[in-house]
Amino acid sequence: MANSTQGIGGLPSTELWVSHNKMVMEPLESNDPEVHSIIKKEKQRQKLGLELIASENFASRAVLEALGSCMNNKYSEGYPGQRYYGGTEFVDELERLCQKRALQAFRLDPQKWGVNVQPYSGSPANFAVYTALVEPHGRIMGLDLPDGGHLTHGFMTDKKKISATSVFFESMPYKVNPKTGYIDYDQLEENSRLFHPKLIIAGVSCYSRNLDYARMRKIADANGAYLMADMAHISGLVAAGVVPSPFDHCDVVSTTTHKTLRGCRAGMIFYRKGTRSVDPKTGKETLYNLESLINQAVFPGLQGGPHNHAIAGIAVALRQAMTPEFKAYQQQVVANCKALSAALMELGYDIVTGGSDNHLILLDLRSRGTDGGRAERVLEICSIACNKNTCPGDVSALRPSGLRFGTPALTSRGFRQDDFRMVAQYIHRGIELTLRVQKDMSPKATLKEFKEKLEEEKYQAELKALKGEVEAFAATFPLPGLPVL
Ligand code: DSN
Repeated sequence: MANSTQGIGGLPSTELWVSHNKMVMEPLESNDPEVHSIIKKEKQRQKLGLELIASENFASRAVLEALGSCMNNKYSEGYPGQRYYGGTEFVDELERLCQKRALQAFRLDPQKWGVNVQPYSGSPANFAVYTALVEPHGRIMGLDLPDGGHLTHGFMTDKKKISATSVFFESMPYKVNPKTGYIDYDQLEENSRLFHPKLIIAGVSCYSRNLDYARMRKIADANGAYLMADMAHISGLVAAGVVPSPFDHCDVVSTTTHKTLRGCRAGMIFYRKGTRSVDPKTGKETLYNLESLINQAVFPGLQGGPHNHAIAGIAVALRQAMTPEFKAYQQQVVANCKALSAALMELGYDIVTGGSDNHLILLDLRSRGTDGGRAERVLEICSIACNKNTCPGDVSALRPSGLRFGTPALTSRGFRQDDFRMVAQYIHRGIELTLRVQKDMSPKATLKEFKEKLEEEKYQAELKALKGEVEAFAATFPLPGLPVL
């Protein structure tokens, strides 16, 4: 830092100005050691941990390079060829390339589909779709959050409208069958006849089975409703063709780009173009008018300038998503999930629906006598990252009975089925330890008391031993991303 700051006429001194010019060129490590060291610690956590959060992944080096590029600097409100600023020649080229790749990656005909690649993430993407297609306080139906849906599918509780998507739109959830864990399509059909939704959402954040898009299309048609898929969790699987594609049946498809698709954090909205329906009597065509409604809802309706660095990262991820290597990766994600599920079932655990078609499973701990919150904490201490989740039929959302595990992140590190069988063993040991700690406590003990109990010396040794084993195992696998940070 310069000593003398005041120059002539109130302007910065030469010394200060030289120092400023040095500051903007300095590497992070010396310029901001505090932030640098936090990032290094996070990198180490990612390297040494078993990342099983189903929505997470490790972006490739190329994606992170694009994300950390000069594209961050450019403002470009509007769309390619129609911007409010100058200097947009290259961001136009980039956004057009990203759009082209998005359609190619999902095998879409540009005459029939268009795409907006500007949404900042999945939540704003969903809000933009409702803003575009559903009038204020119009009706939407999505899978309930405790049943595996998403906050932005209209989540509210008995007492409170939680998500803005339930404040500005009227939402009615559909549910899973509490016994089987499968979506109750019959009930959706019945309720939609009463509720008359303008839009039905086919999308999940904790559901391990393929969706019946054809059935949902019929239900939407019977009500004159749009069918929107939120494929955020499964978009990589869809691109690779290892799960059914929502594009065959939906009018609109939203997604994030950082989950199974393995790009940077951002969102996209695909919309149909061309003929929507033909009157069987007159032969008169009704055309889709989604393009301008959706584009206007994203900008200027809800967002300002697009994040061009994120669009660069999406474009890179989409190119990777069209390779045979990516297809192999997604096949391995699904195979690993089946291996993890089978290994846990062999150890006596209940898996909701009895297995998985995709990248995630939901472990139901009710028959084991513990719950998601307690087990999640023990696993976290042992460097295994996952999240507590409600199970079908849970009475209290405050004490969820399950744990959600996903295989995309560790598969990006090269894990195969045998490695996931090891992961199942580590999870099992963590849950056994959870049960032992619980046994030493009153059955009425709170989660807070349970967490405090874990601090006792007699458990610390065992927790540390398991953590050590987990970390030694994880460290043997490479971590995709930038070489240093
Ligand atoms: N938070 C994400 C998930 O974990 O599923 C969804 O946005």
